Amino acid sequence: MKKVGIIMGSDSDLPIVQKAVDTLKFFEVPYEVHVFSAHRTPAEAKQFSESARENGFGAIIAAAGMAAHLAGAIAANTTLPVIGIPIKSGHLNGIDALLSTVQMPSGIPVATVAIDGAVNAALLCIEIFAVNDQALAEKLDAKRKADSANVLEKNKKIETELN
Ligand code: RP5
Repeated sequence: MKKVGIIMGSDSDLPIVQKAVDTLKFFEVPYEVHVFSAHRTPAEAKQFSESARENGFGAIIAAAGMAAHLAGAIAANTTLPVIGIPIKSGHLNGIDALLSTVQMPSGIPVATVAIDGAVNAALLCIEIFAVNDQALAEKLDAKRKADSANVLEKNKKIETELN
């Protein structure tokens, strides 16, 4: 199976990025995690993205806060799917990172998830891989069913307590 590359702009992003790592681990999808910054280590970010396809990656998650150019800078140097996670940090609470990540020019796509939406970033990568992997698609179905059952259980508890 291809790997997911998980890139974050700073190690301070790890508490959120960890949720993407945990999700990929749960689905037994291989990954590599790196700290590369579009601004502080642009050469390393470029080198990683230019060689990602030949290095066995099938998708890249890029997480960054504030003036978050990381996902776009990575997408500029690869045609692998890039999923951007805007990280909540600084005075603007992630709105800055959301707009910086989502507003890509035509031709260089970044699939942007919610602010701090690390679980969905990982799930999107898994869904992309599952297009050609029936076993992985079945695991996704099973997880959806388990999540639904969990919500129905909570509903039952609330209805019993409050009605
Ligand atoms: C961004 O700036 C990083 O992705 C991080 O979210 C934010 C703050 O970085 P640190 O100053 O904590 O390293 O580039």
